[in-house]
Amino acid sequence: MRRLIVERTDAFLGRCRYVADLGAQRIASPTLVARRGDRMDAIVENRLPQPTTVHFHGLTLSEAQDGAGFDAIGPGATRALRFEVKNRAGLYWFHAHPHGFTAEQVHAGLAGLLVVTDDEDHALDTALALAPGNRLVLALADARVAQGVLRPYAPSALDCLHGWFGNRALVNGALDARLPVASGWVRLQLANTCNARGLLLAFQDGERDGASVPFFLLGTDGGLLAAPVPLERVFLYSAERVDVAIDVSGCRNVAAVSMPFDPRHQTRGGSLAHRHPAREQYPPLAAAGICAAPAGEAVDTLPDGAGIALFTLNVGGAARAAPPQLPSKLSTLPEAVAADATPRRIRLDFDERAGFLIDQAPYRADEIAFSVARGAHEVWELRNSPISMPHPMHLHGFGFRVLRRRGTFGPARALAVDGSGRLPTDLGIKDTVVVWPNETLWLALDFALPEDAAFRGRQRYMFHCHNLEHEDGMMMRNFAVT
Ligand SMILES: [Cu+2]
Repeated sequence: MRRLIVERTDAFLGRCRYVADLGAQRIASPTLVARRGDRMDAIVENRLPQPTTVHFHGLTLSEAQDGAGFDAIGPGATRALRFEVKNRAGLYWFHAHPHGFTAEQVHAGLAGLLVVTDDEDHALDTALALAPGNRLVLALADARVAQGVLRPYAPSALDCLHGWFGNRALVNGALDARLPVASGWVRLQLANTCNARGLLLAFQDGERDGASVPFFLLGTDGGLLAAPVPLERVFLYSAERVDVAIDVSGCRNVAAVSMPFDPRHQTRGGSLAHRHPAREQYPPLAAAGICAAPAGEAVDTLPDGAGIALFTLNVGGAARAAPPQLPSKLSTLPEAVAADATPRRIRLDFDERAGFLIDQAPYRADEIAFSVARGAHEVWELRNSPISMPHPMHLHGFGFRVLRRRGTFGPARALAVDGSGRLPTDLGIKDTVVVWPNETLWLALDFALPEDAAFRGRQRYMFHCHNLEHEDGMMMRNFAVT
């Protein structure tokens, strides 16, 4: 890829896209594929009327390449993307992250997928005897649709408080996605790219009254687990990824759905409108006149936790012999090293006037909330207040391990895999993890950075909620690795 063009395609509805310029051809809304060790060497060209950044979510990158919110590319400006893909094979993604405009730009379509592969990853496909086309890489988003037309992003104060929820699923940008697959194993790498919606992913057999079709969890944010985990449902919050295998033999169509659940959005009333100085300086992406819904037009939305159809697998071709057994071992995960020192305690709170807070403070772009020594091992204790919302917390630059959960709400606790209260997705390497109201999580972090010249000196990163309305609502902090 020579250039990654960031452009608006529809000034009325405010839709945007990434275009990969490969020299000989251009690919709109690309899914990028790299092998571990490959180099990215491209120019980002911002053709939006707003500042933007390109954040490669989950990758180990230097501050200069991280695309963080404090490092925007102005309208008409360019920036070099130059880094080595150092991470394990897995599904990563890239999205806009300019402070104050993230929710609007991601909702507009500025979210793409990056699949990183390696020999172990290919060996798994061989072991599953995957038919051509049976490995699918999908971004799951939601949008508001009325009379068959996508509505532009125009959050109310209540949307800013709870998050922007649509009424239909978009799968790789398409409504009503029906994906042809062959009988046998299907491997799905799924990213939740919704602004705010949590998904409780399950599969249903369309021919058998929606009977549950079990599946195996193969991997999470940072690649494969040590061993597959048999499941019937899994939580996937904003920015989290799962890699699953599902045997569709004997089925004609399998529906992927988000099951209804109580997401425990609790507030003491009130609403929250975002107030960003930067938003005064640049126009919205959609035509200003239709940003507010016209009088009399109410677009029904499905709140967080409502059941929603995601996509359908249409199983074609002749049924084949029984598919091979899943391998019992998928990968070797590094041991989680829990530091002996006192945990770093981080509180998640909400204040009716100040909004969403990390350690009692809203985001300030010029602030470094805390510093961590390069190479340090730390334990972070993340505690969400009882009257709160689920917050999918994302750490830039570093994968981490979940050690323990306490106070997890019922529907999630029912999925716990061991006495530590960990969920199936907690068994892998994570970069985003949901913290439910009244829940406390303990994470093990390793702040080692690569030796390359690019990582010399102080490196600043972000820690924030990936409910994008909360993120734009200042639920974000900068920290430094020194
Ligand atoms: Cu949040």
